[in-house]
Amino acid sequence: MEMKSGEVVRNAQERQDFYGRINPHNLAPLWEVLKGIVPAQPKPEMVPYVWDFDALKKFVLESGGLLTAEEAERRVLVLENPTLRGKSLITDVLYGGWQLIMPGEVAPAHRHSQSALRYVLEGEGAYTAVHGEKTSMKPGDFVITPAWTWHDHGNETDQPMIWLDVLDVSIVAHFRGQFREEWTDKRFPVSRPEGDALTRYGSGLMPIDYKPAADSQLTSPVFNYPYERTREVMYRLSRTGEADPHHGYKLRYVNPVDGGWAMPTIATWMQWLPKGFNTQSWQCTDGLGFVCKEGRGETRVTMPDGSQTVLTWKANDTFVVPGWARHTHHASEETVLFGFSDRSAQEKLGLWREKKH
Ligand code: GTQ
Repeated sequence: MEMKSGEVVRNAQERQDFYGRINPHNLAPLWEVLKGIVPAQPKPEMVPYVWDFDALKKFVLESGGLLTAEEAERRVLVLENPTLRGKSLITDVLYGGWQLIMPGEVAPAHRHSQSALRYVLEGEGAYTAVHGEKTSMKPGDFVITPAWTWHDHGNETDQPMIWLDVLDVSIVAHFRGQFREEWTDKRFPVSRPEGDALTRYGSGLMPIDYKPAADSQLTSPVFNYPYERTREVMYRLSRTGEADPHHGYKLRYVNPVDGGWAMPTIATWMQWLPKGFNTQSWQCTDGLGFVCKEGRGETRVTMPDGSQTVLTWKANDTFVVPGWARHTHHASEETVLFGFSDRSAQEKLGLWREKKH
């Protein structure tokens, strides 16, 4: 059969017949899906949403009577984005959950190839131990569990402790790089004094011959960034510096080894908004998560399809904004927001973009 370009145009039925004949051979026509798989701009599946801590905390505490932390391994209520139910995702990319440790409990030592962060909401003095160093946690602390490091959590206080977990579960799953191991004991042996990492790496100083281990150089050696310190910096900045119109006062948590993000896959930052401050509209390709540490306010979100949502939040609420959604924050009181996203991973792949309005 002779074929000349532009001459042969089959009707719809003939095309369907063709698709039917190639289908058994695991072949499919790109032109039917091209605009879907290579869209002109991001199409988030997640929606903007707020989890109200005061209203929902009772369920977290109730889970404490349902099973032990040891039985659960990790006793967590997963924050599921309403359009991503059953997928264990708080944003299109990241996992989020509220973890509870009751007095006297230990969440047994394990390690996994997923990286985790803890952002402490309530309780004081429970600990997490990471690869032989314990850190006692307070509200507002940002704590890192680097990939493949042994970790257990324990609570030797008389108060329950609740924190937000954020993990890169779906990123690791995407690459089919998941591994997990349980340690033989409930606790992994402690080998360094508490505060060791912060002393060595977290004060603008470094041991003179410091070289990160080959398998841990992507994650900050500082694994607890205490809120006490962060707040002091934010407060001083807010009294002396100029607020950025899109960000207010926003500082990112850094890895002191290379000045990059503290974690390889999850970006984290802290943002201070003066009372009455309105940020200007901003878009970025990473889906955003926030915990309101102090204050109250609202976030106005305009999705790529033009639909609008207003999120109202106050202290300890967790809320999310889809990637590429235009959004503004309004602080009705002096406000501090902890933020997290997959920007750290996107930048490494050359994907991250922003648009300021
Ligand atoms: O604390 O190690 O929320 O392994 C999910 C998986 C917490 C943890 C989670 C985990 C952990």
